[in-house]
Amino acid sequence: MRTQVLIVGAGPSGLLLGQLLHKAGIENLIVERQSGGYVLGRIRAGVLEQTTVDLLDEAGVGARMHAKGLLHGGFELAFDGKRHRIDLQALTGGKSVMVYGQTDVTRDLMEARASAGLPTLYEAQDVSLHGFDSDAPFARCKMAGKEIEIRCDFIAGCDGYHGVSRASVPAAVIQTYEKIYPFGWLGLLSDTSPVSHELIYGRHERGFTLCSMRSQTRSRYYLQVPLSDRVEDWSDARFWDELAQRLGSETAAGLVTGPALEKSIAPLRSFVAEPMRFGRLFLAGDAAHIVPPTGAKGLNLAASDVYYLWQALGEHYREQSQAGIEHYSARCLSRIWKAERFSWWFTSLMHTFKNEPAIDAKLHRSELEYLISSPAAQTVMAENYVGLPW
Ligand code: RFL
Ligand code: PHB
Repeated sequence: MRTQVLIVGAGPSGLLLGQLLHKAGIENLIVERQSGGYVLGRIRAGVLEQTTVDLLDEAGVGARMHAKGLLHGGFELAFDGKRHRIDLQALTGGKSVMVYGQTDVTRDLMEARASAGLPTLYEAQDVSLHGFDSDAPFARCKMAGKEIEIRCDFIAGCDGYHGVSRASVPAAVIQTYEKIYPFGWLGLLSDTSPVSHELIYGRHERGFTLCSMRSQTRSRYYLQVPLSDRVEDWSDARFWDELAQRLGSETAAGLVTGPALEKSIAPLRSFVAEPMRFGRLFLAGDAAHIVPPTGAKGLNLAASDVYYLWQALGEHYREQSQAGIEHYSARCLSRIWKAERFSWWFTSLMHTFKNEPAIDAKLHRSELEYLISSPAAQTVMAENYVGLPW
């Protein structure tokens, strides 16, 4: 088997890259370890920056997003029982974010790929990558027990944090930076109307809370929990009760509870791998970097990587230019480190840290008070939240 660009992973990075390359007339094949149904079952991101929305439009998959997505011109910070609005539109000259679930983005991309007749090998086992430091890279995998070989010009490693692509790179040529936070997020999805029409990020002595949504009738809530907790420890009743306590009586009065459609715990991590290109292998999305979800940046960073890679490969095939390929890693990393910094800052500000020195708690409170009283500080927060330019 042969293709121009072999894409490893059918998450949002791999599917979006595949769609954009196809529009540019570049052949691509995706190999994915899981089934399509499994990929769609993962409930993750909810907030898209305008540039991500624009790229989804460019890929021709924006119609349902514009019909069903919710444009948010602000969000709220809650602490000490009070809510304070960050007016994104006023602070950024009219910018907003789109609340539209990653599951929906993935489904839109999968449907577009299927209707364009583009090949995806789901349930590909034991994918291995070879020869990417030469002009003739190739991959091997097993399909229904039978070994196949795929030759290609380039490999795009879009296979997430636990994928094979980054792991295939010799340790001597890659450097990684990592911070693991001492807590996780317990998420709950329910068919109940959201407690507020905008997102609420809450700091409370019992832990961080996020009130998000997927539509006017579907809510997504998160609670900071210790890493030792398991989903089984959290009945629906315990979740709603804890959420209400952290929100405080005024906000909790408007909380509508209901059975969980999904509940899961995600660990929080900051991680960057440098560089992001190794000969003819490119890393993109979570394969190269992870941010804690507080800043809502993970999927949006995946989109900017894909944008730079699509441009680079387009220039290569159209103009025989290597410039985009040479600059891919530096372009991505410049944006990634800024989003890493913002996500780390927002996470540190809003979560409670066990055994935190009393002075740190005081400093966090002082920073929050400064933030809600200073238009300059709010502008910094807002320009990062809506997304820095590409
Ligand atoms: P994915 O989504 O992990 O997809 C990788 C795909 O590769 C496959 N794979 C393999 N395939 C073949 N062979 C192998 N050896 C393979 N190993 C893995 C996997 O099965 C999978 O299908 O990575 P991708 O495409 O780079 O997408 C990244 C995003 O999923 C991620 O950054 C976001 O979900 C992060 N994130 C958020 N991002 C935002 O921009 N806004 C948000 O509001 C937001 N909220 C979140 C989040 C992530 C969360 N969790 C669970 C970590 C909220 C949460 C709770
Ligand atoms: C979500 O809706 O899943 C979501 C929203 C904002 C975040 C993280 C997750 O910062």
